[in-house]
Amino acid sequence: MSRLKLALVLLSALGAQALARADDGYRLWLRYDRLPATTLHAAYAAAARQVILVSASGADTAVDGAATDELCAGMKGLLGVETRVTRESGAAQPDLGDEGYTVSLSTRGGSPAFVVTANRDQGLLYGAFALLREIRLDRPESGFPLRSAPGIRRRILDHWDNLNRTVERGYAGASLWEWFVLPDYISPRYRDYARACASLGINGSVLTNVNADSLVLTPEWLRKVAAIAGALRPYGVRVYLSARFSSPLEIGGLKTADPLDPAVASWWRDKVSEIHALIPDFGGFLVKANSEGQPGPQSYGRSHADGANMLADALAPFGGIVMWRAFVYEADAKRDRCMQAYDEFMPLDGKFRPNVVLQIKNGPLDFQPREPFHPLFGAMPRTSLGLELQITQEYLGQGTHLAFLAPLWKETLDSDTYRPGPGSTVARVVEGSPGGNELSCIAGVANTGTDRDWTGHPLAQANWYAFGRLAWDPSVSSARIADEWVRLTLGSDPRVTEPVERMLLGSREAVVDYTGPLGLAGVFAEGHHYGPEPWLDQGRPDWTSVYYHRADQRGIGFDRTTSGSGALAQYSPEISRLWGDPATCPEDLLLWFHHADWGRTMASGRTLWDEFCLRYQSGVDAVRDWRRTWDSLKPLIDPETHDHVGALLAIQERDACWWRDASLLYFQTFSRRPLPPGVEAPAHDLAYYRSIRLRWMPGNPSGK
Ligand code: GCW
Repeated sequence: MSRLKLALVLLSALGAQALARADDGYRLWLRYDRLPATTLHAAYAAAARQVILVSASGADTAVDGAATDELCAGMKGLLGVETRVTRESGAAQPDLGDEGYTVSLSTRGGSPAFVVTANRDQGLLYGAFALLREIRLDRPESGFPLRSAPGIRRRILDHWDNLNRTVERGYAGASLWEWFVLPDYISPRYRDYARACASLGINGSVLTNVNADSLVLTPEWLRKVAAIAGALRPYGVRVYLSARFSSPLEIGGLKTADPLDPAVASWWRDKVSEIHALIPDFGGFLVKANSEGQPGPQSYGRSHADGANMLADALAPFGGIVMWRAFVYEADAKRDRCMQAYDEFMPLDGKFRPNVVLQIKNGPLDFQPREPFHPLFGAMPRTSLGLELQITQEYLGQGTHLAFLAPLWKETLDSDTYRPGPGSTVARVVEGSPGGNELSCIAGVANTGTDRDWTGHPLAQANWYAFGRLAWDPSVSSARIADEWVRLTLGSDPRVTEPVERMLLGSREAVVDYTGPLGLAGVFAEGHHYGPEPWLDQGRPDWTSVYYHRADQRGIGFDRTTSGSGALAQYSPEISRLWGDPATCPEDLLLWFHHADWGRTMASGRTLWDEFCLRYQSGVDAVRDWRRTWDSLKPLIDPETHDHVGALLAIQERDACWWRDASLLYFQTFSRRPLPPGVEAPAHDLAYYRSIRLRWMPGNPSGK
C-alpha cells in the first residue's frame, strides 16, 4: 500500500471513530461512561464491588434479573468495577409498598457495600436505578441513604400510535411498534424503551391510539401485542390497550355494541379472557368514547358509567382496569365546551365500578400551553380520578420548539381544588388515600418514536424524564428535575448545567408568551395545530379560534363568570370568588375567565393591550437569549447535539416572530391601538400571515 493510501485509510478510520463517538442521543439519561476519579467516586467504587438486594418477598423474578444486569453494567461503566450482586431476605417495610426502596452505602463482612431494600422485586429494580442515578448525578456530597416510594400506583405512557405506524401528534418518527414483523421479530428497542421507562418508575404502557382500531383485538394482532408485552415485562412495564367501543360489531359479528346487551357483555368477557391467556399481566383498557367521532355507550342511549362498568366487569376477574377518558364534548355552540365534561361526568360520581379510573386531562380544554386545572378534580370524591398529561408537544411547538413541561405539570399538580378542604391539591386527589390507592393513575401521552434520539428534539427527552419523575413523586421541583436531567444527559460541568437549566426552566413560559399570553387559548392553526390562526372562524364553532378569544373592539377573552358561560361555578366557592373577580384573578388566567377591556390597567401599570403586546415580544426575546447562550456552549457540548439544537432554536426564533406578528396584527384590528415601544414592527402585513399554509406536518397524517 502506498504511503498516501495508508494515510487515507488511517484518516478515514479516525473519521469513523469520531463519528462513532458523536452523540446520537440514543442512550437518553442512562449513560454509563467512566466518572472522573474523585474521593467520593473512589468510595463508591469500593462499595460497588458488592451490592446486596434485600427483599421481603425473597422471590426471584424476571425483574430481579434486570436489576442485576443494570447494576453490573452501570458500575462497570461508571466506576470500572466488577459487581457481585447477592440477594437476602429481610423484614417487610409497610411504608414502602410494592414499589418503594431504600438504598444505603453500608458495610458487609467488614467491607463497604451498597444495600438496596424493598418489599418486592419491582422495588429493587427501582432502587437499582436510583442508586446508579445518584452516583451519576455527580454532586459534591453523597446523597445516600435514599428512601422513596411512589404515591401514584399506575404511572403510564399512552401511545397515540396507529397500527400503520403513524403516530397521532407524534413528532419523532414512526411508531416504535413494528407491527408487521411482530411477533416474529422483537426489536431490541422494546427492551431499551422498557429500561428507560423503568429507570423513572413508569410501570405501564398503552400501546395504541385512543382513536382506536378494533383490529388490535383480533387473535392475530393480540399475538403481536403479547410479544411486546414479553419484552417489556422484565422491566415491570405492563401493557394496556385502547379499546374501540364498537369492536363487537367490527370484529365480533354482533349487531350491536350496546353495553347492556348480554351478548355484548359476554363478547367482551371472552375477549378479555383470550387476552389474559396470552398476556397474564395485561393491565386493561383505555377508552375514548363518544368523543370526536369515537363510538361509545351514548350511541345506544346508555351512560358513560354503563359503558365503563361493562368493560370493568369483564376485566375484574383478571385484575384489569378501565381507564375511561373524560375528554368529551359536543359540537354545541351554545354550551361552553370547557364545561361539558364536568356536566356529563359529575352526576355519575359513585356510579363507577371500583376498577374504573376516570382519566382527566390537566385542563378543561385540550393541553393548551396554559389552562386552569380541570374542575372535575375535586368534584367526584367517590370516583378514582386519573390525570392525563401530554408529553408530546401538540400545542407547544411540537418536535421543533424547546418547551420543558415540568413547570406546566407542576402548576396542575400543585393546584388546590379546595375540595374537600384547603390543601386538596390535584396531586393529592390523584393519589387518593395516603400511599395511593390501587387505582391511582397518571398518564402521559408519549413523545417517543423511531428517531434515533427517541424524541426528535434532543432536549425533549427532558419531558419524558420529567413525566416519569413527577409521576413517581409529584413533589419534586421543576428545578430539581431539570438539574438531574441536564447532569445525566449533558454532564455536570457547571458551565453547562447552569445556563441549560435556565433555558429549560424558562421555556414553557416563553412559549405561552409568544403563542397566547394572559390566559388566551385555542388560537392554533386548524388541523395540525403548529402555527397561529387566531382568525379561524369557519367550521365547527368550538374548533374555531374566534370561539375562544372573543376579541372585539372593547376587549378580549372568554367570560366564564356568572355574566358569561358560568364555568367558574364548576370550581369550589373559594376559587370562583378569587378567579371570578378580574382584580384578584391571576393575570395569567385573566383572558380564560374574563372578557377584559383593551384599556384595562394591569399590575404593571400598563394597559392590557400594551402588556399583551410586550408579552409576545418577551417570548421572542427569550428565544433569542437562548440562542446566544447555546452558541456560547459550543466547545462544551457534543457537536452533533449542538448543531441539531442550534438549528431548532433558530427555527423557534423564526416561529416566535411569526406568532407575535400574525397575532398582534390580527388583534390590532380590534384594539385599534399602536404597538407599544419595545415591540418590533411586523415584517409583513396581516394578509401575508393569513396566506401561510403548512402541509404534511408531522403528527398529522391527514396532511391538512
Ligand atoms: O388534543 C386533541 C388532539 C387529538 C386527540 C384528542 C384526544 C387522540 O388534537 O389528536 O386525539 O385531543 O385527546 O382524544
